[in-house]
Amino acid sequence: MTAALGVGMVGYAFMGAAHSQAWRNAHRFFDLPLTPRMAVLGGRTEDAVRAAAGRLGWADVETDWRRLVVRDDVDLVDIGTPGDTHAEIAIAALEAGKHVLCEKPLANTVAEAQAMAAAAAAHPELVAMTGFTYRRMPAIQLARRLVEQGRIGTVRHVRAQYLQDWLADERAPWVWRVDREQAGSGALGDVGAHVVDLAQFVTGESLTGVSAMLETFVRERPVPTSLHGLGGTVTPDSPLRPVTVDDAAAFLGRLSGGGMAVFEATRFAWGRRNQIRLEVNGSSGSLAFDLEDMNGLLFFDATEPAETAGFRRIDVTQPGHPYGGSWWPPGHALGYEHAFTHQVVDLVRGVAAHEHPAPTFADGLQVQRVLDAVERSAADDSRWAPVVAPA
Ligand code: SOE
Repeated sequence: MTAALGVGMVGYAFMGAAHSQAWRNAHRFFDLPLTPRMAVLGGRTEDAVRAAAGRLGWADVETDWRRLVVRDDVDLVDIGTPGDTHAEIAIAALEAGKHVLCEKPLANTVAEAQAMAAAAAAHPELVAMTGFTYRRMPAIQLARRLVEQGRIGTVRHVRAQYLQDWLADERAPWVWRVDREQAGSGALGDVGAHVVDLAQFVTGESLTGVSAMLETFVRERPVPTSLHGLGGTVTPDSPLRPVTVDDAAAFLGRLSGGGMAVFEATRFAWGRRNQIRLEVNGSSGSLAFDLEDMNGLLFFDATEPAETAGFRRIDVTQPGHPYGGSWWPPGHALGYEHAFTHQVVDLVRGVAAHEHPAPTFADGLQVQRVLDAVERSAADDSRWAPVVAPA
């Protein structure tokens, strides 16, 4: 048994459950230099956090995250709470000498994200990672590898969509994800941030400016009597509460290498429960990913003879593929949750090696700047908005 890495996690809803399964499983499938120990789960309501800790596998609970981040049995703090609490918890954890994993988007504002990145920079001995989990899908890692190897040449186009439908029903309940104070933004930060990160990660380039549209289709929603999943239960006489974020975002972007990018993020695409599509066209080929077929990556190699060239689907479950060989035999599919395990694997290896696995807080800040540029452009009739780099 390797030495332990004590983990304290704050938040235990959807993301908390996804992270917990990763902490439970990572060392059982991958050789890790440190063994995660699920020391303590943080939540405000004692009964509820105790029940969640029992269900998810945490040894102890704290009802105040301030106590959690200074505990001696905690080496790493995992933050899965709404965005308005990220900065405070992450900075306190770093100041207490703890490594941090923070859910995306890194924060609700550029200023908060900047403070978090500054705290991480002030503690280079600590790992501070942003939870852009979809990067950890084998097909996405393979796409990055192929772009890096020059297999599609110079990037000309990126087409990126994150489509959901859990708010398409006008009677879908009011939840924290539709509240600007808690979530920072709507579809833009919640799911758009993922595709911004994917586009930048796969191409190895950054967005330098955007022209954007944001829309809120449903301006009030019923307050639920109980919560479950992404929603909850409403009754015909549930009081209404204002929606203060965007329901959908669409924007054009310019990549640092000169390529063009088109993004769409929405929770109003009926039938698209949770779909990510990413296509990259380069000077000598194309790549296409679809989360609904996440064990495959489409590759078109334009250097092949035109008579036989065509998109081919690479099954990404071979032992030589990213994260391959540790799960099931080839062809035995992976799912959404495996990416969270891969995230823990890379994080734990980074902690042990004293490295800073990406996406770092600096990477999270860069995405935050893109989100900010989208909001500025949308508020200014879609006028071009540069992604403002640090002074
Ligand atoms: C809700 O839209 C959500 O849970 C996002 O917050 C996650 O980041 C995404 O992975 C799934 O959908």
